[in-house]
Amino acid sequence: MATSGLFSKPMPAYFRQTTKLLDALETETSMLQSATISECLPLLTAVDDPSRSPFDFNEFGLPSLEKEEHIQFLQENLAELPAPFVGIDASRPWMVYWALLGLHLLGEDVSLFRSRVVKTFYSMQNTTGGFGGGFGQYSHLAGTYAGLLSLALVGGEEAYSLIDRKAMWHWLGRLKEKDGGFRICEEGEEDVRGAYCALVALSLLGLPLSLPPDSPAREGGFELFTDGLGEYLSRCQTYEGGIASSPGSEAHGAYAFCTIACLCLHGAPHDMGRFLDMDGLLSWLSARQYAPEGGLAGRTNKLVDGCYSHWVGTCWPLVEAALDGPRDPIKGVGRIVSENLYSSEGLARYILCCCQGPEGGLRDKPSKYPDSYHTCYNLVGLSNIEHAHTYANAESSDPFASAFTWEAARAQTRSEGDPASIFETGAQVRSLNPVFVIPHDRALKMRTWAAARPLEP
Ligand code: FPP
Ligand code: ZN
Ligand code: K
Repeated sequence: MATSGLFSKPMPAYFRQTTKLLDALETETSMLQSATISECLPLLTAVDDPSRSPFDFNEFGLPSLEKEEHIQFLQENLAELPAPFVGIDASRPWMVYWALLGLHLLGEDVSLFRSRVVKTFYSMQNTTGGFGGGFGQYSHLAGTYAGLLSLALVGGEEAYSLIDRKAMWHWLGRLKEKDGGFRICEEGEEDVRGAYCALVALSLLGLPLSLPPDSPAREGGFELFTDGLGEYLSRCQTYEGGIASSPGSEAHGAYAFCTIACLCLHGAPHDMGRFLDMDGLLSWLSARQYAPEGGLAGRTNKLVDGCYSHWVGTCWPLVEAALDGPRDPIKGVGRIVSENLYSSEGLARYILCCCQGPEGGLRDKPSKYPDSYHTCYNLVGLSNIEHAHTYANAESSDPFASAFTWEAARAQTRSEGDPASIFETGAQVRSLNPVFVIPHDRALKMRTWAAARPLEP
């Protein structure tokens, strides 16, 4: 452990210098990796020369989270029309969701946006079920997911009753396929995003688990939305141990999250091992974190990026809880959870040192500009680090029940000198339900509202 000149607390050497083991072969990949280390190291070690950083540092050499600036950045983003967005299927539902979730995590009351959000989504819903990316666009499960989560975030009768649940059920039935998976839209591709988003919709909206009569999956002998699903997801795990969008593709963090969260809806988290090789998954997930950057990458030989603080980072509480099993019903939430299986200190350093833009908003890496997508998912990463997540055994035949039992406690502060103690002066980001990626109570409230209004299949 090297000690910074200005601060008394130790900062591990592996966050301060480039690894000594470097392959002599130079490729485009290795050069991009070196360039990324070069842009991160000065910020990671800025405690040595605070003039390199616009932020104040705590005694562990961590910059503070610039909450006011990030709140302002997200509020401006919510006011503007969406800019063209690279890298993800961008659309208005997502822009709304990222801004609302980010604001909530930072302590804002997003229910104030209820009327605006309801108005926005009113025009995006199709009478044939689901939400499109905007008025007149075909329904898409990704936009529907972001839309439902936004409505859950603002909450209230006005938001819930906007959703045509019966039409949603029929539409989801048309997306379920004979091999157990889901298409992302009618005649669109089938992948694990579809499966995760579909189960989020079914569970939050309390829709019947039986497939509508016109579902193509009935021809495959399936009767329930969950039939054949675990087996389909299992086929998406690759030789690397990670999980791909669909069978035969490359493992990627975003699809790993969709699959693992989907399995936490499909059944109890500790049953994940029925469908995934957990040893392979752990080894692949661990390899997504780099030093000295401390951040997470989405796939083998690619670069760290702040958004994987969620896509890869939120796999960790789900997998850790799956390995721990349900909360002890007697000892309750206070139970000692297993140690983090990744370096939460490294991730915190990457997010706080490298991903905060000097004028608000968080980013992919120092050479990129902040946007609401990276702001939201970096904050989710901090939230995961600051909380310990547990779930309970749900005494119910309802396969989704356990997803609503998750609870978060503040991560325990351990002995002095322990990496966890760097959060003594923590960022104080709010907690989330790691399966739905919205607050626990907002998921439960939508579900409870729906359960009081059962739909007949
Ligand atoms: C690669 O981008 C990104 C992907 C292959 C996955 C994109 C999918 C999502 C972000 C998740 C969608 C989830 C839901 C719930 C709809 P890249 O090649 O630019 O990035 P990389 O170099 O980091 O792999
Ligand atoms: Zn990114
Ligand atoms: K944790």
